[in-house]
Amino acid sequence: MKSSKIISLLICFVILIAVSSFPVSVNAAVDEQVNESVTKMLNSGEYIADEILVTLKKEVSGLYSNRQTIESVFEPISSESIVKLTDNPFADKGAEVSNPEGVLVNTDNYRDIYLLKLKDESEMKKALGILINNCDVEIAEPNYILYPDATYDPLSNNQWQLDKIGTGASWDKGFTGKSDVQVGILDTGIDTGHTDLVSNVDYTLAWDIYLNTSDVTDVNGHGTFIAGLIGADLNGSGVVGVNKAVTMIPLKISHDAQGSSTISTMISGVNYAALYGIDILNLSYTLSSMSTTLEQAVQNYGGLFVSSAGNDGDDIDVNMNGHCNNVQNWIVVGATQSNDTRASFSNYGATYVDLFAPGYSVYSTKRNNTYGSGSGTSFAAPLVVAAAAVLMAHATDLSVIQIKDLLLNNVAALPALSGLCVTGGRLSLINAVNALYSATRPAYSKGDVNGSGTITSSDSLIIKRIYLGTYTPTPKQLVAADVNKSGTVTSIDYIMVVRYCNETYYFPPY
Ligand SMILES: [Ca+2]
Ligand SMILES: [Ca+2]
Ligand SMILES: [Ca+2]
Repeated sequence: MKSSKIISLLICFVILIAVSSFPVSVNAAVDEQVNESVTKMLNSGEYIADEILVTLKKEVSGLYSNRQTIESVFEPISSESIVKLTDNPFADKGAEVSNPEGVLVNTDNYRDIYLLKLKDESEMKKALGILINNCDVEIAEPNYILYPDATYDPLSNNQWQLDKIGTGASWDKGFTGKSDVQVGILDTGIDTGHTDLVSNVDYTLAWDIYLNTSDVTDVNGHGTFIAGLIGADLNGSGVVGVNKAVTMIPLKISHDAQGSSTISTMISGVNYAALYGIDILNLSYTLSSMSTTLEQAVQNYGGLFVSSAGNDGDDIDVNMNGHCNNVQNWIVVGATQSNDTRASFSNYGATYVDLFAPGYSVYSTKRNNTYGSGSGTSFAAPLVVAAAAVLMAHATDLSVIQIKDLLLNNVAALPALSGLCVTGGRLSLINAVNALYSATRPAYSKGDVNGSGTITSSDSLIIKRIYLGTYTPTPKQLVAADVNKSGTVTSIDYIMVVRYCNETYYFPPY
């Protein structure tokens, strides 16, 4: 046992001599490498500014530890305190180890772990560099700060809509939304001062469609509420939207406190979205008389158009002759309550309403930087918009129509909604996400290195062998293995595939 320590000291010594006898440029290269890995560490997460976790090599840990060695590890660093975490930390709490034989220590793998507090946090980078370079040290890293995952915000206990459609479950599977996706909200404007919205709203494209100005101040509150449902910020306060990240663009089409608008203004809004390439549009207005001109404008638009079914409690198959069921990129949404039945005010229609979504007493952002609940099909449509935005962000190979089909083919089918809409179901983001994970892929597409049409641990193992140099891939396999298209196959590609297999990170086949 002692000999292993002597060997390790010898190795240390040999390395020291070797390093010190290298030409200056090699030393510089080593420093640069250490510098690079320290910078990477400090950029990879939030951490306590003046604390470092140090794991010693096995040869200097536990039974083999020697006070002199330990001191020499920490001596070059100006520290406030050094705590050995692997000592019994509960002694202060009066706990006694009544059965020392019962202590569970894996002697084969045991290593001492220390928490080092620096005198001066500005020394963090330098201290990490010194520790990493020390051959008695196995690991030195910042004391990272961690948070529980898939939590919402404090007021989210009112947001029953989130879990109803599987928001948190979808986040856990890597579907969180991205700012790449632009959502246009044709509505009454937005509370431009709302602290829970500001980070996901884009004011460079925001526009007052009617007055042709950039002032999109909310005249009614309706638009502010919709924005919160789609993309309120996950920031530890208030509420959250279905998208952790998204780009929302207020397109103001109403100017009175009632929030009225006209078909011509709506058409201008749709044209604006087409011109600026906005991916998805939300229109939550009761279309009491159907306009074929609006239909044409939506057909001209290449994005996804989502509207509310209206709040008259009517069968719009009967009342709204010629509603938009012939327009491929248009989805019509009715409202459900938390018990998954139709809200009594919600219009329905076996042909003209596509699906239902939560829209009764849902909770979101309100004007003057406040929060509250609201009901209406107006608030069901934005949840479909939000789900579409999440899917578009991650399944980037899908067309607008494929996104629509993905949502409609994967609703939660509910007897209470049967015959009331095309799908007979309620929006389920998590069902759509699961359908993407279980879909068969083209052979040798991204990640499918063995060409089986699915991504499994066999694919990840081949990737590992490729980057370790123990497997020679065919050209096809090489393309499939470079998942992030960096030009080389590395451990990053491997990790991406492992995470795909664990269903925590999704990437499209191309
Ligand atoms: Ca929030
Ligand atoms: Ca495969
Ligand atoms: Ca790669």
